[in-house]
Amino acid sequence: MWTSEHTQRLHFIQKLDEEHALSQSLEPTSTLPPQPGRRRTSRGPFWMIPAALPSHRHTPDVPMACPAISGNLHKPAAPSLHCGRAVGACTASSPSSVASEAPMGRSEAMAAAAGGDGGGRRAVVVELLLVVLQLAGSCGAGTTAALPVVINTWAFRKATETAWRVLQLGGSELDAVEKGCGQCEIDQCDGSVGYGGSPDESGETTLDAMIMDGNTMEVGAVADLRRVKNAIGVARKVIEHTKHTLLVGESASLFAVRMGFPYEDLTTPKSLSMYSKWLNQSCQPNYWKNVVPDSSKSCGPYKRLEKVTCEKWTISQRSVHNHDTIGMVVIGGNGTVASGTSTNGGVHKIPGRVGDSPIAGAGSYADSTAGGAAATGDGDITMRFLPSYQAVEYMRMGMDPTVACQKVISRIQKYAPEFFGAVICANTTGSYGAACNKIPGFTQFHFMVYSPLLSQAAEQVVDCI
Ligand code: SD4
Repeated sequence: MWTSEHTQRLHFIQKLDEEHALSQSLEPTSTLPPQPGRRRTSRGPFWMIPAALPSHRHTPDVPMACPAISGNLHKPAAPSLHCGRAVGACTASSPSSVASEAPMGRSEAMAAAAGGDGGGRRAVVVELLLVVLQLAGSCGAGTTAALPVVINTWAFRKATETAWRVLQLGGSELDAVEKGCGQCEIDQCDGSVGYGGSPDESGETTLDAMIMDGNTMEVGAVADLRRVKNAIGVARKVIEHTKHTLLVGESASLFAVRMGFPYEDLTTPKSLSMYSKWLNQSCQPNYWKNVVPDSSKSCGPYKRLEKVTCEKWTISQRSVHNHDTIGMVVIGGNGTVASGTSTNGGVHKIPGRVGDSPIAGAGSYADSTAGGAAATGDGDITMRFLPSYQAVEYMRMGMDPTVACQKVISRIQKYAPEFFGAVICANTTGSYGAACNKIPGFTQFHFMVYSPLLSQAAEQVVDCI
């Protein structure tokens, strides 16, 4: 039913069209013509049609290039959940109650050192373990250092090469991050970055991105960006032309248009077909809970259920096959750190959902007095722990980058043992590392590195813990 809200949104889009036409002398275009028998939704070229998860995804597992970091780690038990109130507020039991009397594995030890298990003899043992870990180093990756260095999530080689080239041509670290991540937006890396991927529940592709300057601690970010392809470019403009940090939604699009970015349809035949398949399989999977009709069986529109039930943090519909963000850290020859991310978020997300990628400290973090980090994976979980910020702080304390990455992963494991995620870390000497959470189908994490010690961009692999 066409409501006044639809009319309002239509007016907004018309305003955006006019702004864009003025600034670009171009009419916005749609890549997909209306199709007979399909009903146009309130926005965009999306068609409600009676409609498998996308199969795009990162490279398959390959043998480790160096000894596994994480031999017999054992994961902490999942925290138990208790319903606090009648309406079902959920609280996880504290980390200290989770740490049982079971023998302490390395990840537990590290997590305990993070503060969860408190002092006494155990803390001393944990600290000793960490020292040993740091001395032992990790995968050769982190043991030799040189600057400058470019490191990014997943095997997105062209992005690494682009960032490196920018540095070689005299560009700044921020330029390198912007162009490197921008390369993935152009290449639609794994379908999870840039246009034409991860359609949301209304079929639209929306983008999240951020960029951070580790010298000034300035951040520019956009979230739920619509109809503009170069999300990280727009994020950079937020730093350069505003006093803000994060712009969202259609207003971010309006800002982008004002900054001269083309206003385009982000839908492609591929994203439309993903959307159709999802509709055809009763909108499964999706991100709703405690609603009617039952969201595990049927499409919406949903209404809230009065009785809210507790649920463990699970990966449920969010699987390793549904995510790949580019996260990049660049450290220049003088130790200047910059970082950034770009993603189209989760497939079939609820419109308006923003992930970790555009959130400073979650998606990435840069501090030229310590280092940089970036995360990838299930942002709805990871953003609750600010893993990039935490990793940088660990490195500031002198921790080896690999250990810093492992510690943030093990901290999240305590609450969400099955979360999908990985972190890359690099310090200001050019030492770097990565870590990931081991779950079925995701036992190794691939990332890219370029440094003077390598003759070319090199794909590296780390065993998940
Ligand atoms: C998100 N973290 O929106 C992003 C997606 C991602 O690997 O990283 N995929 O949750």
